[in-house]
Amino acid sequence: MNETVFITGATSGIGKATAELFANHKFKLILCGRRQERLVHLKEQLGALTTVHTLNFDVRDKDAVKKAIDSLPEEFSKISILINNAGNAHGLDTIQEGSITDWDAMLDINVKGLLYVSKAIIPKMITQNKGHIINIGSTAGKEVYPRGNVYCASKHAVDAINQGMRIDLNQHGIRVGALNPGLVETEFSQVRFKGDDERAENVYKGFQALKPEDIADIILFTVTRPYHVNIADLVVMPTAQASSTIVNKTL
Ligand code: NDP
Ligand code: 8X3
Repeated sequence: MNETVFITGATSGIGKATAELFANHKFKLILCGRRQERLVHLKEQLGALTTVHTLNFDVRDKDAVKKAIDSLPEEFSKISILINNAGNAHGLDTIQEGSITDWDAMLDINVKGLLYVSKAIIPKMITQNKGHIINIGSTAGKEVYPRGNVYCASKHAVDAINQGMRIDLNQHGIRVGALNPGLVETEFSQVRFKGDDERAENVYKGFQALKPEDIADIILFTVTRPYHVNIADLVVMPTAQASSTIVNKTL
């Protein structure tokens, strides 16, 4: 397998598990994130299995996004698969109590950052008349839950962008699909609760949450379907979860 995969948010959680699985399957990897020390470690770890290039940028910075992608060496310039994964929730507050800084972070990262990265990579796919974009949405993009307001809005935007990309890129033969997970145990809740580890751990207590490796498996399945098969929109939850607010914590 020598296809090149571009993964945003590869330094943790779903992105990291996907990078590890794809390295085992010998995809060439372009791994992105802000935490440079983690990127260095990933390159050392996965470089033993496949060819790895790392890019350090904040998806909110449109100039940095373009500069980083323009800087790719020739051997990494033909990107076949883009996994738009970078993102987080910031805070869990009512709309009347929410912080504007948190709102800006979620909309700038989850929505605008995804757009900046896609804008830089889509022309490369159009030139090849081929490509696969996987947008990591969320169950929060399918329903709204109490105090989820702006995070849910950001993921509803990802849902709309996923559909819009699929429509506009149809003429170029590019596959576009979204994967919308429910509760996955990653650093997600540590970020949401700003380092309050106890509160973060409580989110996943009393039931079997999804593991980032579960999502990586599905991403691998999605990209390895025959090219005429496009998994356009997929929702995956832990068995213990029925909706954003219904989780069977006795399991
Ligand atoms: P993690 O916090 O473990 O990982 C988030 C990743 O996004 C990190 O690699 C982080 O890298 C990167 N990232 C965050 N902000 C930025 C930024 N400004 N610029 C560049 N990279 C950034 O969380 P998950 O793995 O859970 O989250 C991955 C995706 O999955 C997100 O889009 C999230 O919304 C979605 N999701 C998560 C679910 C869950 O329950 N965990 C459920 C449904 C969807 P770094 O800090 O190094 O920049
Ligand atoms: C992450 C899942 O339910 O915390 O997108 O919003 S949830």
